[in-house]
Amino acid sequence: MLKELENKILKKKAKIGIIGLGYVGLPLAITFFKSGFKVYGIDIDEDRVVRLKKGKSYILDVSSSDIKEAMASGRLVVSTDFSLIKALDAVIICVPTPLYKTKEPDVSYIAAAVEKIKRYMKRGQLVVLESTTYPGTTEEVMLPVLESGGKKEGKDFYLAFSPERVDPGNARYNTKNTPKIIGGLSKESTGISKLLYEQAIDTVVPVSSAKVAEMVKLLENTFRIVNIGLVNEVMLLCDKLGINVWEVIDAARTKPYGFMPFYPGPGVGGHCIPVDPIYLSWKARQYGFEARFIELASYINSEMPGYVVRKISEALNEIEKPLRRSRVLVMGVAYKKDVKDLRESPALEIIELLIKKGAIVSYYDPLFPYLKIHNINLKCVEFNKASLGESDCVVIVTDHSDVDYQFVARNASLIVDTRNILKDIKNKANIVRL
Ligand code: SAJ
Repeated sequence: MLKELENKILKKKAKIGIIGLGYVGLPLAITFFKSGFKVYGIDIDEDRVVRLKKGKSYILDVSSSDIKEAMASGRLVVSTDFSLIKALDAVIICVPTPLYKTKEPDVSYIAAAVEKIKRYMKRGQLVVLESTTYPGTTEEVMLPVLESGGKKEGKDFYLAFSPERVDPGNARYNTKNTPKIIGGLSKESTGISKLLYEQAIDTVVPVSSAKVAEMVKLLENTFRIVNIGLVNEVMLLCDKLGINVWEVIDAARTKPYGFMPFYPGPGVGGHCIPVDPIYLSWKARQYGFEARFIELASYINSEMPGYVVRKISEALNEIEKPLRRSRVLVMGVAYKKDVKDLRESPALEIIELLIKKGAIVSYYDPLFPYLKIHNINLKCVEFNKASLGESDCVVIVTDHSDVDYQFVARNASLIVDTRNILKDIKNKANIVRL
């Protein structure tokens, strides 16, 4: 059976299924399509399927022309019908792994996908999980379900984990040219999944188990959250010492080895960095181990929105304006620049805190014409002299590239800049930096 699957893969005859056509699954589907396979994209969202059938992409890094070409070729099939699984040779799961409100991992999307695979599974299939999750998920959540019918992993089917490394909006690194880690539940699974991914991705890096592969991804993103937390704490210290932290970081960057710059900010957003490390610290607690760096970094980062609001209040106080009833314009609400994504964005918390303290809040973000935060509904203001001039304070939370910051500096009476985007504007008393 393994030989048969190997041959199908080498001849590009293997039928590849991708469950979950989001920012990971859709680029992966197109990457396998472009390498010559017939790809079956399955998603529970009917609207996504309809749009793809019309040749419309809804993912930043996938062009509609790519979708049109793939659909026209007949080698990309998209559907909400999971029974397609029974005709497939490989099924790759790219579903969300969020947190519950209790900050516990929510692997229900993985569990739902695995149940569907179990129902339609055929012997000899390769199943790969790409969703970021805690070490042990593939073995503890997926394996028992897939073996429940008496099938044996490594003999009747193959199971592996391969972390996604998609960085939305990254013009340099994409699915094809970003090295891919693969770890199987058996050496057969590692071997066959490596062979499959090698047909579509330039560099494939096998590791000894699914657990190692799961841990690799969490180390990558824990590395980020901890370093962001560190630099936010250094910023708080520099603020006390009256030192420009941005100048310190730029000077530290001259060290050609052993240093990697991270920057203070208004908080940590996105669906990766604030979430993934919590999966690791949760698993650690199951073993009586406290992942203190993660907890501390998460705590420091979560304090940043409140710190920004205090900076705004202090800046207004300097010009004898109370925060209450002051007009505050928030510039940029996405979780990071040039990405149309609000998930966990610190801007949302900053807006809520400002409103709670009685400020009159408006926002400008070219990517979001409207904003809904719980019971708060806001409409994006015009980017012009009037909206800047009538604000008592403009706070730059997300530094989108296509905004004229010189114009902002000229027309705003008071600016709190959380991203140092105004670094080249010297000696302007009305600019307060983190
Ligand atoms: N942030 C800072 N200071 C920094 C870097 C980031 O405050 O020095 C903030 C950002 O504003 C944002 C949050 O942290 O709110 C996360 O930023 P991020 O640059 O880590 O971007 P993400 O969330 O898109 O992370 C993704 C991740 N990719 C995957 O998980 C596959 C991450 O592993 C990548 O390293 C990261 O993109 C990247 O390098 O762009």
